[in-house]
Amino acid sequence: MQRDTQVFNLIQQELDRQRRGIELIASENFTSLQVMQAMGGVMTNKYAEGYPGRRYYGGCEIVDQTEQLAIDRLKQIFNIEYANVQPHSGAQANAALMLAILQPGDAILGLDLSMGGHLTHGAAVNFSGKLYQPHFYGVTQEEGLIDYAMLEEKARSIHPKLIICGASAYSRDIDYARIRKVADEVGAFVMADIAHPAGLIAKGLLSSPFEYCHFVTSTTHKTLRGPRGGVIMMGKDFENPFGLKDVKGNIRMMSHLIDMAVFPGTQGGPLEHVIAAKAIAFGEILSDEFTLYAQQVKRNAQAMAKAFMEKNYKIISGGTDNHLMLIDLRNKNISGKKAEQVLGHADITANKNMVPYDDKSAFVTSGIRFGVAAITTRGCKEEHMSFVVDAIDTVLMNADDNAVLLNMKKQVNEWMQQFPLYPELG
Ligand code: DSN
Repeated sequence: MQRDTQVFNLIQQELDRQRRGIELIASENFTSLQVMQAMGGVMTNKYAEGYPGRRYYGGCEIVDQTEQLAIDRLKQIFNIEYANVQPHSGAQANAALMLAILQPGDAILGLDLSMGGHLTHGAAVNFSGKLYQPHFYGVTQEEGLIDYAMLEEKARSIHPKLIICGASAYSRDIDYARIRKVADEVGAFVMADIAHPAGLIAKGLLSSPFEYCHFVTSTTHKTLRGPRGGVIMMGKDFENPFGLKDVKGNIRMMSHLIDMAVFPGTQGGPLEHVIAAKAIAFGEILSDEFTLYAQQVKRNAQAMAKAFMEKNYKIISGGTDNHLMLIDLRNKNISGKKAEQVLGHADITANKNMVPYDDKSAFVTSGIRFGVAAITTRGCKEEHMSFVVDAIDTVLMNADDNAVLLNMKKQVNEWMQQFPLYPELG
């Protein structure tokens, strides 16, 4: 077969783009080379519907071992009883978990997307908002913190089957114990979606949800720094309350219902090449090197937030406990859309984001979200945050001056040369 230079040229261009820019999208990171190599390896050729030791295809002896390694390592990271590493993404993990515990039309209660939540937590355009009956809690207008009183009030009036916590644009820790208390009162399950802060939770830098939340889902490619994918976990497995029994009349455990909801419920063959890459990433997370990385992520985020606040940028909730921050740009007279666009001209990548109580649409927005997981992997430390914030400020304050933007792009490209990315790739 002739080498497809058209596609490989594009891949090379993407590598160049990643190398020369400042990557601040809070949900992105740079995996290790060995994680990428596993994803580009021969396990992509293997069909393995089922689970290790109980597959619907022959020849699964080797992928059984990588999948079991991924499961065991993930359980070790969080000190938990159950993990399913097959979800192709975080959205798939959430879809499977909901399929396992909900019936169509059941009420669910999640953080509003416009307040920092996620599409799969009940948004009208998503399966979660179409199949189930979505209700939302928000954040307080004053402090920008989760409005637990509102969550409790809604839980008591709606009696949801599932309360979802976790967010994609919320920079503070979460009071899982308080959420579990009201869930028990109204007879709801609690699911934490820790896609964003998982890497910090893994190293004890944020509260652990496992003691209080029945179910925990995550992606593997954000602060966990693995391949793109999802996982479902439980701190403790428990008897399913729906009465499902096996042929011998024994009650099936929740782990069985979740496994069944992933395959065959919502997915076919697992991506064993990605699962091998997950196993490698989980091994990396167990190392002391990753502990230092996670600690640095937190320090960098705090240094970045401080630098922004010194320039009178309004960070929602007044700071950050994790790897990200959401900035309300209304006092800077620029929309999120325009900010994203002009930062892009200077090779600074971020995404526009609605802020709580936004008066602009999701396509325009008043806010922008920044995360430091990726630049920390590149080697940035606290002392580098002032360059990043100065560059962002210069771009936003001179958004219509092409000469300034061009000059900043040049400075950014030169500055990033001190943080090599995948030097092995030439
Ligand atoms: N959309 C992703 C994010 O950027 O947070 C989460 O799925």
